[in-house]
Amino acid sequence: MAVIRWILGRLILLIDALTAPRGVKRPPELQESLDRHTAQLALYQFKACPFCVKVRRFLRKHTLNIETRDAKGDAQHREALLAGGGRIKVPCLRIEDEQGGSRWLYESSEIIGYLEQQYLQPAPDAQ
Ligand SMILES: N[C@@H](CCC(=O)N[C@@H](CS)C(=O)NCC(=O)O)C(=O)O
Repeated sequence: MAVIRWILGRLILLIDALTAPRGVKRPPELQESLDRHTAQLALYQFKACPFCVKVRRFLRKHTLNIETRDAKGDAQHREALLAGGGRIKVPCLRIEDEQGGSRWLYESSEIIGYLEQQYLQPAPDAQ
Protein backbone atom coordinates (compact mmCIF):
# COMPACT_ATOMS: atom_id res chain seq x y z
CA MET A 1 0.00 0.00 0.00
CA ALA A 2 2.80 2.40 0.93
CA VAL A 3 4.55 1.58 -2.36
CA ILE A 4 1.41 2.26 -4.40
CA ARG A 5 0.93 5.54 -2.53
CA TRP A 6 4.56 6.46 -3.22
CA ILE A 7 4.21 5.67 -6.95
CA LEU A 8 0.97 7.67 -7.18
CA GLY A 9 2.65 10.57 -5.40
CA ARG A 10 5.55 10.59 -7.89
CA LEU A 11 3.08 10.40 -10.76
CA ILE A 12 1.17 13.40 -9.43
CA LEU A 13 4.41 15.37 -9.11
CA LEU A 14 5.49 14.41 -12.63
CA ILE A 15 2.16 15.44 -14.18
CA ASP A 16 2.24 18.64 -12.14
CA ALA A 17 5.75 19.45 -13.38
CA LEU A 18 4.83 18.67 -17.01
CA THR A 19 1.68 20.77 -16.98
CA ALA A 20 2.77 23.57 -14.65
CA PRO A 21 0.79 26.77 -15.23
CA ARG A 22 2.87 29.73 -16.35
CA GLY A 23 1.76 32.36 -13.88
CA VAL A 24 0.41 35.83 -14.54
CA LYS A 25 2.90 38.66 -14.97
CA ARG A 26 2.11 41.88 -13.14
CA PRO A 27 3.87 45.22 -13.24
CA PRO A 28 6.68 45.02 -10.64
CA GLU A 29 5.17 47.55 -8.22
CA LEU A 30 1.86 45.68 -8.24
CA GLN A 31 3.57 42.34 -7.64
CA GLU A 32 5.68 43.81 -4.83
CA SER A 33 2.59 45.20 -3.15
CA LEU A 34 0.85 41.83 -3.44
CA ASP A 35 3.95 40.06 -2.09
CA ARG A 36 3.94 42.36 0.93
CA HIS A 37 0.35 41.39 1.66
CA THR A 38 0.85 37.66 1.16
CA ALA A 39 3.99 37.66 3.34
CA GLN A 40 1.69 37.09 6.31
CA LEU A 41 0.60 33.73 4.88
CA ALA A 42 2.16 30.27 5.00
CA LEU A 43 0.88 27.10 3.38
CA TYR A 44 1.44 23.92 5.40
CA GLN A 45 1.53 21.04 2.99
CA PHE A 46 2.88 17.67 1.89
CA LYS A 47 4.82 17.62 -1.35
CA ALA A 48 2.86 14.84 -3.08
CA CYS A 49 -0.60 15.41 -1.61
CA PRO A 50 -3.04 15.97 -4.51
CA PHE A 51 -4.99 18.64 -2.58
CA CYS A 52 -1.74 20.48 -1.86
CA VAL A 53 -0.75 20.23 -5.52
CA LYS A 54 -4.13 21.78 -6.39
CA VAL A 55 -3.45 24.76 -4.11
CA ARG A 56 0.18 25.11 -5.24
CA ARG A 57 -0.94 25.16 -8.88
CA PHE A 58 -3.43 27.90 -8.02
CA LEU A 59 -0.63 29.90 -6.36
CA ARG A 60 1.62 29.44 -9.38
CA LYS A 61 -1.12 30.31 -11.88
CA HIS A 62 -1.88 33.57 -10.06
CA THR A 63 1.72 34.32 -9.05
CA LEU A 64 0.86 34.43 -5.37
CA ASN A 65 4.23 34.12 -3.66
CA ILE A 66 3.31 32.33 -0.48
CA GLU A 67 5.79 30.42 1.62
CA THR A 68 5.16 26.67 1.63
CA ARG A 69 6.05 24.65 4.73
CA ASP A 70 6.63 20.91 4.64
CA ALA A 71 4.48 19.41 7.38
CA LYS A 72 5.63 15.87 6.62
CA GLY A 73 9.42 15.98 6.63
CA ASP A 74 9.97 18.99 8.87
CA ALA A 75 9.18 18.18 12.51
CA GLN A 76 8.99 21.85 13.55
CA HIS A 77 6.42 22.71 10.90
CA ARG A 78 4.45 19.57 11.71
CA GLU A 79 4.33 20.49 15.41
CA ALA A 80 3.36 24.07 14.58
CA LEU A 81 0.48 22.80 12.42
CA LEU A 82 -0.76 20.49 15.15
CA ALA A 83 -0.39 23.10 17.89
CA GLY A 84 -1.91 25.95 15.87
CA GLY A 85 -4.45 24.28 13.62
CA GLY A 86 -5.36 21.39 15.89
CA ARG A 87 -4.68 18.51 13.51
CA ILE A 88 -2.24 17.18 10.97
CA LYS A 89 -4.23 17.66 7.82
CA VAL A 90 -3.00 19.43 4.72
CA PRO A 91 -3.23 21.76 2.97
CA CYS A 92 -3.66 24.32 5.72
CA LEU A 93 -3.15 28.04 5.31
CA ARG A 94 -1.80 29.97 8.28
CA ILE A 95 -3.02 33.56 8.18
CA GLU A 96 -1.21 35.91 10.51
CA ASP A 97 -2.94 39.08 11.55
CA GLU A 98 -1.45 42.46 12.38
CA GLN A 99 -1.35 41.69 16.11
CA GLY A 100 0.67 38.53 15.55
CA GLY A 101 -2.32 36.23 16.10
CA SER A 102 -3.10 33.53 13.59
CA ARG A 103 -5.98 31.76 11.91
CA TRP A 104 -5.56 28.28 10.42
CA LEU A 105 -7.63 27.55 7.35
CA TYR A 106 -8.08 23.92 6.24
CA GLU A 107 -9.62 22.54 3.01
CA SER A 108 -8.12 23.23 -0.41
CA SER A 109 -11.33 24.78 -1.80
CA GLU A 110 -11.69 27.06 1.23
CA ILE A 111 -8.07 28.16 0.89
CA ILE A 112 -8.46 28.93 -2.81
CA GLY A 113 -11.73 30.78 -2.15
CA TYR A 114 -10.08 32.86 0.57
CA LEU A 115 -7.11 33.78 -1.63
CA GLU A 116 -9.37 34.68 -4.55
CA GLN A 117 -11.51 36.89 -2.38
CA GLN A 118 -8.66 38.58 -0.54
CA TYR A 119 -6.09 39.06 -3.28
CA LEU A 120 -7.57 38.54 -6.74
CA GLN A 121 -10.83 40.49 -6.70
CA PRO A 122 -10.63 43.95 -8.22
CA ALA A 123 -11.00 46.77 -5.69
CA PRO A 124 -14.68 47.94 -5.54
CA ASP A 125 -13.84 51.36 -7.00
CA ALA A 126 -11.96 49.71 -9.91
CA GLN A 127 -15.10 47.89 -11.15
N1 LIG B 1 -10.89 17.76 1.58
C1 LIG B 1 -9.52 18.06 1.94
C2 LIG B 1 -8.69 16.78 1.84
C3 LIG B 1 -7.31 16.94 2.43
C4 LIG B 1 -6.65 15.60 2.70
O1 LIG B 1 -7.28 14.55 2.68
N2 LIG B 1 -5.34 15.66 2.94
C5 LIG B 1 -4.61 14.49 3.32
C6 LIG B 1 -3.26 14.41 2.61
S1 LIG B 1 -3.46 14.19 0.86
C7 LIG B 1 -4.34 14.56 4.79
O2 LIG B 1 -3.91 15.56 5.30
N3 LIG B 1 -4.64 13.47 5.49
C8 LIG B 1 -4.41 13.41 6.90
C9 LIG B 1 -5.69 13.41 7.65
O3 LIG B 1 -6.76 13.58 7.06
O4 LIG B 1 -5.60 13.24 8.86
C10 LIG B 1 -9.00 19.18 1.05
O5 LIG B 1 -9.53 19.39 -0.05
O6 LIG B 1 -8.09 19.88 1.49
